[in-house]
Parts: sequence; structure tokens; C-alpha cells
Amino acid sequence: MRSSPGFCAALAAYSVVGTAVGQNFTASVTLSLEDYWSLYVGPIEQASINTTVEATPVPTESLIPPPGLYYPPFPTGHEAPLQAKNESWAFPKDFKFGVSSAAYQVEGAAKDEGKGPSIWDVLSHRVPGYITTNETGDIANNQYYLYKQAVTHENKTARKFESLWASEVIVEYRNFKKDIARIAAMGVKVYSFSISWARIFPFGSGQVNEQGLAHYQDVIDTCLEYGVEPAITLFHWDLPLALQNSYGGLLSPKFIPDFLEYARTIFTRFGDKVDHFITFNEPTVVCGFYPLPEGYFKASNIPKQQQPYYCGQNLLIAHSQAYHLAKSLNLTAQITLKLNGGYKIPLTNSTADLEAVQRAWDWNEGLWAKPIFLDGDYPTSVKSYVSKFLPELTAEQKAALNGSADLFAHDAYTSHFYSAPDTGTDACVANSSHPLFPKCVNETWAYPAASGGWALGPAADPLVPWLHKATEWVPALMRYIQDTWKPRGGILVTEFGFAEPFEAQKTLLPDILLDQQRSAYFKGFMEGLLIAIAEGTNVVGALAWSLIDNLEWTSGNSVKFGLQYVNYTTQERYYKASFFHFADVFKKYHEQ
Ligand code: GBH
Repeated sequence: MRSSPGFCAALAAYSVVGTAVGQNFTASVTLSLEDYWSLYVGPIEQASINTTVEATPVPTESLIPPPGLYYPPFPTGHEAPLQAKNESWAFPKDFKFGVSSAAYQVEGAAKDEGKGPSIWDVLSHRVPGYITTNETGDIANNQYYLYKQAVTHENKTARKFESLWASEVIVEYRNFKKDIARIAAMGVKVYSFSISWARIFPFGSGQVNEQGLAHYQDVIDTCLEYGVEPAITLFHWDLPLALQNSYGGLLSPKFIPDFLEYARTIFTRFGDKVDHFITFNEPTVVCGFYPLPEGYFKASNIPKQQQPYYCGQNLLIAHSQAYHLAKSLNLTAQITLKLNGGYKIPLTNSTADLEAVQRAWDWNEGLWAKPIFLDGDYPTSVKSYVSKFLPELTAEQKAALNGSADLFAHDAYTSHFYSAPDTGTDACVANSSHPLFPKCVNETWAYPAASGGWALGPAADPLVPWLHKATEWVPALMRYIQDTWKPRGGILVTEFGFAEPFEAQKTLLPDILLDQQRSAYFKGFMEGLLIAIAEGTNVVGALAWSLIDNLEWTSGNSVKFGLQYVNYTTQERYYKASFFHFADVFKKYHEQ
């Protein structure tokens, strides 16, 4: 196979094992990065823009707020909310008001500047139907090239837009791309994004790709130029393919040193400029990807049902070691991981359903939060299952886990009802072929028939069946987290957001932009946080998902979570009404 000269230092060893007539053979070949891409992924599309785009300013007309949604007839102007301000509500001065995204969902440039393939390049290119729309992240929002706006119209501009509803008009502004400039222009203080590990280490470990580091260096610097604080996630699901193929990715403890080396590289390069590092996005989801589809990755002999828990233990250990590594490097940044889940409401007040609620907490948040925030070990109900096959955490591992997060980062989209399996919990726990095993709880978003069978809130897009607006439960969720896991740095809501029903089917721009349900969601959620804070819960920030419409994993672009619409033909961005509602609640209640 060919080896391109630029990559002679970055080579993957690849073994072929087979059977010839009557005898076994093993052969090894050495692959260049280029060959590795073509063998496992195939051709990658190129965006028409593939160098970093320089400045044009945010157009003034795109900063005009929407008309109010609930006004009596004949409103006299833009957005003058009717209800008086609740004087006992406030977001503290240093509240982290932000928006979020993730590398594979927004960056594009999937094969550019030395990036290696991740498992998502394979899932999107090679596994039929894995992404229901057959889309890929090859181009996505092309944020890899469109993140920046050079500071020519500069600070003056940013300052102008500090007053959101400013009437100053700078006419030459065009509705352009420039993601970070558009964040700053809305008065947003934090941008939470993830780094693509395969840009830094194309094969997951070994040779560092300096181009990838230089890219993120500039993203961080651009954020800081605009007065936007970068919050960085190290792992948002796009595992370097080589790590999956060589040892099964997170299923193997070999993952731990590779993650640490990656973390060390990022901490060392960027530690002085970043205040928040998140090691893993949503471990329950990361580990729920296992078992991966068969035939595309190295096979594992770990039983399928157990794979999420092997993954979980390696992830926990990798997280705790990365935490201590950051401390040993004297980073001042706060280090944590992002969990996810809503408030858990018992479907009825039967003892069995109350027990189901406890199991739901244990199996969704508890298996991460209890070791990290309380005592280094799994909740009892989880432990009694995983101890059947996982090695027991050593005293040293438990000690390293205990206290290994500076604050509680939580993706808190919605809430659900929980009930015991019809067979009863014990029968399920004792039967590994029970469909609900090993968690053994039922989950729903509808009240029981006896209570009318209503949904607990308005539904999001039908392609996102897990998501309803349930913002009334936000204060209870915040309080539960604080009371149960007592995070010393408080709670940072790292994702919340809403898929406007049928938005992907809309074709007229003004109809797309006036996203009433998402607006109501953000308003309700922010009010929930204000109530939580007023009740004494230490909520330190709120990062909305998402900055922009983006590739929604297995749903592709068929559902939209953006606070901004993206025209994928031109890559233009447009603020949706919800962005103004979200920003308006913050502006109104932020302590000056
Ligand atoms: C976030 O996870 C992700 O971090 C982000 O990348 C993504 O774009 C965003 O959500 C919007 O989806 O089908 O009933 O089994 C959200 C948490 C956890 C929600 C797993 C979906 C599956 C529910 N996700 N959950 S179900």
C-alpha cells in the first residue's frame, strides 16, 4: 500500500489473520493515515470553504428581536414583556450563561488537517441506516472553518451588542457565518464545545497532530477575544477509530492511559486559558453505545449485556485519573464530567413505584455520581449486578474517584415517570432475559390512565420521543441533585434544549425562525432555574443546547435543536426567536 510522505511518522500496524488450506497464517501490513481512512471509511466530502474564513460582521438586522408571542392585539413595538419582574429572583453576577455544541455535530472537515477517523465516521459512512437520513458529519456546519470573525469591526461591535435590543444600526452587517461572533453578539458569556480527539491524535495515541492543536488554540483565543469563556469537553462520543479497532475502545482498561495522555496534552496546552474542562459527555450514553454494530469494529468477547458496565468502569477510572492529573498540573480550571437525566417522578405512590424511582436514579446518575461525589463506589443495586463480572474497584481506585469533580455538570432536558416492572422488581432482577433487565424500571412521559393519561408536557418533534417540555420539574431536579450528591461547586446545567415539532419540514424562513415551543421551553426552564436559586439551590450556570442546528447523531438533520437556523446550502446562520427569549430572561434577571 501507498504511504504518503507527510504521514510517514504516523503509521498504524494492522494485522490480517486467516486460514489457508489446512494451515493458519498471520500477516502484518503498515498503513498510512490515508490508507487507514480509505480502508475503513472511504471518500470524505469536502466543503467548498476549507480554509479559515475571515471577518464579516454580524448583520444588525439579524439582531432584531422577535415580536412578543403572548401579547394582546396592537403591540406598540418589539419585545417589552408584560409581566413585572419578580424581585426575589436573580441570576448571580458570575452566572455561566452559555450555549453548547459538540465536535462531530458541528465541525465538518472530517478528514482535514491531519484528523484521523472516529467511530462516528464509520457509523455514518458504513453502517446502513445507523443515521436514519443517511447523512454524515463530513461537512455538518463547517464550524471547523467558520468559527471565527477577525476583529476588524471588532470590540466596538461587541460592545454595541451588549445592549441586546440596541437600536444602533450598522448596515453593512451581513447575515454571515462566524459562530463565535454571533455568540458574543447575543450577550452570551460561555461557549461549551468539544475537542475532536482524532484531530489531536489521529490514531488515538502516539503522534500528536500539531495542526489540530493549533486549530483549537485559535478557537479558544477567538472566544477570549470576544469575551466568551470557552468550556471544553474532551470526549463527546467521537472515539478515535484506532482505539476501538485495536483494543475495543472503552471496553478495555487500555483506554485509560490513552485517555490520560490525550487529557495531558489538552491540559498542558490550554489549561491556562480555560476555566472548565469536562472529561466525558454523558457516560450513560457513551456506554450505552456498546455493543457497537457488529462487523464494523473489532469484535469483543464481553457479553453484550455487560459491555456498558465494562465501559462504565473504565470511564470512571479514566475520569478520576484525569481529574487528579489536572490537579497535579496545577490547573486552576474546574474539572468534572457531564451526567444527564431528568427528575424522576413515581408513576403512582405505590411502594413498588417509589422503589423504581430509586433504581432509576441509581442506574442513570447514581452509578457515576455516587462514586465521584459521595464515596468511591457504586450504588448497592448497581453493585449487586456488576460485582458478578467486573473486578471490584480497588481501595486506591475508590479513593481516587471519591471527590473527583469540582462541580456537578448536568444535561437536564426533561423529566419522566417511573414504575416497577409488571412482573415486580424482584422477578426482573432475578431474570437476565427480562426485557427491562438489569435496570428493571419502566419509564414513561404520560400520567397513568387513572389521572387522565396526559403527557407531562408538550411534546418535542415526534422523532425525539423522549423529550417533552417538563420545566415545572426543574427546581425539584436541581434540589434533588444538591441534596443527594452535595457537589461542592454547585450545579452547572450543561445542556438543555428542545426540538421544535416538525421544524425540519418547514421551508419558509420566517416560519422556521418563530419557534414558539422552543421559546416557551427556554423561558420555562430559565424560570425553573430562577426558582431553584431563590429556594437556595446553588445553580452556577446554564448552557443551552444548541448554539446552532446540527447533526443530531442517529437522526441526522431530521430534527433541530438549534437556537440558530442554518441554511445548509450557504451555511448562513439566523437567530431563532428562542435565542432572544433565552437571552432576555438572563438579561432581565442577571445581577449587575
Ligand atoms: C444530548 O444528550 C447530547 O449530549 C447532544 O449531543 C445531543 O445533540 C442532544 O442531547 C440532543 O439530543 O431514546 O428514551 O432511550 C441528551 C440526552 C440521553 C437523550 C439518551 C436521549 C435516549 C432516551 N440523551 N436519551 S431513549
